[in-house]
Amino acid sequence: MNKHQSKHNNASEVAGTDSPDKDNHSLKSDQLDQFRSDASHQALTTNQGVKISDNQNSLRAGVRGSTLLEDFILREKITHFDHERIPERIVHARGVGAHGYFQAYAGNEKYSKAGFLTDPDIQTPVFVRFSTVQGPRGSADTVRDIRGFAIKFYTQEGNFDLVGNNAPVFFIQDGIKFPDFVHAVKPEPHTEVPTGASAHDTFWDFVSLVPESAHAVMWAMSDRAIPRNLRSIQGFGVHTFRLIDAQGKGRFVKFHWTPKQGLAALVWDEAQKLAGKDPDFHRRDLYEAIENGFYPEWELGIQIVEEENEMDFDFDILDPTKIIPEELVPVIPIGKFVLNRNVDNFFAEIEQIAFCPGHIVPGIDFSNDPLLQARLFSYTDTQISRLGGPNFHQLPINKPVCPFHNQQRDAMHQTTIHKGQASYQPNSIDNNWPVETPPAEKNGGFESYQERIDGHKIRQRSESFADHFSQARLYYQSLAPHEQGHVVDAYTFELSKVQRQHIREREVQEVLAQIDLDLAKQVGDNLGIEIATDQTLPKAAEKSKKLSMLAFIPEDIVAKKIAVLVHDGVNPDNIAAIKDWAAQEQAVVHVLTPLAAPVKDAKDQQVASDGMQKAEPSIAYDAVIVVDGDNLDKVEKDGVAKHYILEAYKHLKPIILLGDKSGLTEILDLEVDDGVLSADKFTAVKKELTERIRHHRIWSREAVVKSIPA
Ligand code: HDE
Repeated sequence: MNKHQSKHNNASEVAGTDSPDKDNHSLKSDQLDQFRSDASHQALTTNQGVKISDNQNSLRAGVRGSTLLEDFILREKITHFDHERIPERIVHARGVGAHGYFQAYAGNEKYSKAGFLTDPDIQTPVFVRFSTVQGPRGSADTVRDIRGFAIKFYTQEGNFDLVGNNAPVFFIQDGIKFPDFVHAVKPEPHTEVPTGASAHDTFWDFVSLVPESAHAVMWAMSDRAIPRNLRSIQGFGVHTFRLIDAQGKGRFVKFHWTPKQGLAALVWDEAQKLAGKDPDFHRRDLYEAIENGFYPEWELGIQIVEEENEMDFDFDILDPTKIIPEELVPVIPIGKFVLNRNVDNFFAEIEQIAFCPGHIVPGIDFSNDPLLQARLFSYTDTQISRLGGPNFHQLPINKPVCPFHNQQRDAMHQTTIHKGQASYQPNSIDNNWPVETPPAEKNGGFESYQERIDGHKIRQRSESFADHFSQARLYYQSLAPHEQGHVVDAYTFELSKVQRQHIREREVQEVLAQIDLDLAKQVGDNLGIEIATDQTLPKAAEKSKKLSMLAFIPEDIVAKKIAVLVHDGVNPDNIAAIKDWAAQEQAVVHVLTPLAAPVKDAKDQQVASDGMQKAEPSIAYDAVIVVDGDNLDKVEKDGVAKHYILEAYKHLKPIILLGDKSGLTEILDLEVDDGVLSADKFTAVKKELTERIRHHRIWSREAVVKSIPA
């Protein structure tokens, strides 16, 4: 059994099914198998299959002579190497992905006729790619940015791509503004600075002049834009789409992905430090979680709006800068997906995958959202230059799992040897094959939804897209107080990096003041910008309950990481108790030692090191435990360990000080709070620790950490 087969079996165990669909689920994997190249026990050859006898020396005219042009082995190798890089994505260049499967819940026929949404017995193979938007391929994972959340479903009726983000709204309403927006957020043209960040003049110049961006900018300034890991983000289709049922009836729909892992964010200081200490933090986390069998899972939810209710809202459902609050239209769960297999090769799978919002299947259709409409053109166009021609659908990662045949021929990188002589239709030479399939209730050909159109050909934004601030206000006012504080901090930080005073002022006085006067005043005070006192307060928004991240606390602490600090003389019983607890909770414990060498415990036995405290910083963990032993003096003299604890305290993490280590509260001048727990035996605090980790941070501590003396 190869590695991949064994993982599939695990996957169905995790999914709790011993399903007949296993075959279906492994379809994509089997399909990829024919492209996998395994060189073990194989001879080294050229690309023409000629066995190579010397891969260490080029062909020379004498041992100290010049290299000969004749050396076809050298030339082939270097030529190939010279062309190893392809253009990176113009946006979303930095990304990572994994394989998995989607499974629908029962009862969705009332919304859509799509097979993968309606047959709960099918496990549809999927590939997900998460990304940041601004930075290049080599940029850091933890920058402040919206995350791309793109998923390809390899369905039996063709590929369906849901190319979304982890924020439910976008910065612009019309695709014609996309190049302007991207030019503004990308590094400044004269310096190519900053990498992976929006904290610079051109971004704030643009967004302060384009008020339709206000809502999405608010999301980007919130904790959503600095996720703790990619397993703990929501995903949104952003645009309103359509679902079509078997009778041909269309309904508007918004797609939501909700992680079983709950939502969790970094704190800003942590995000910045991680960008330097571990720029690969998110991709490593995803890879390790999947390798360790902690398969991340998301539930697919839909909000349905009947056609006759399209105009019932005080915003336009075609406007991609708006959400439909869940209080108005509930989110109905219709399925889930699980990521259970890492890629074999980053380039062939993550880099070469080509998404396009235009890849849809019968049962799903577009809406007239003008941003979505422009996207339908852009993605295929971009793949042609990025992947070198129009045959990118033939790459293993992009190939549908169902049969596909048509009269398209030739072009760069054609890998299919088409049989038959009639590459046109109609034809009598090949009996007119392949033929069209008429639309039908099930398994029919694709038919566009027959929407009635009656209007002028016109360049004009609909009046119904005009309110740019109400939902930005709704978002801000729905956040918990600590989340609002982070939004104030983020605007302050970003605008403090803007060199031009008039841009700072415009954002605070003309944008923020229209969203929430209190927010504008706080940011204004931090930047020394006055807000006109005669300004009327924008009206308060109703709160929406699913906007705060506190609405998504996970049920368990599976895959959370705990640093356990030990020194010579440490108490082995507590280490054993910590490991038992972690195994039960499926949490990850790392015993961190002062050096990478093992330490000796109180019984003179070796304690193995999972890493050195200096190299595995507290910012990579969710909690810290300092184990007892008659050795407080050792920790007191250990600057690295002391900094470790202080940093975890600063980042609002639970800290457990066992036995003599409770003395550290005094040594480090820590204010004891709900998250600083002491006990002689670890078992006495383990329940509380689980709860603290589940809630992720000790928010009440933030006031102490942030306090600045008057
Ligand atoms: Fe994209 N976008 N986009 N975008 N986008 C790309 O396609 C574009 C938009 C999103 O992991 C590109 O293959 C235009 C909204 C994701 O490979 C490009 C417009 C949303 C990804 C492109 C938008 C997204 C992309 C770059 C305005 C959220 C990464 C490479 C009309 C709903 C997919 C590529 C991956 C990638 C164009 C707006 C999400 C250039 C013109 C809105 C997640 O074609």
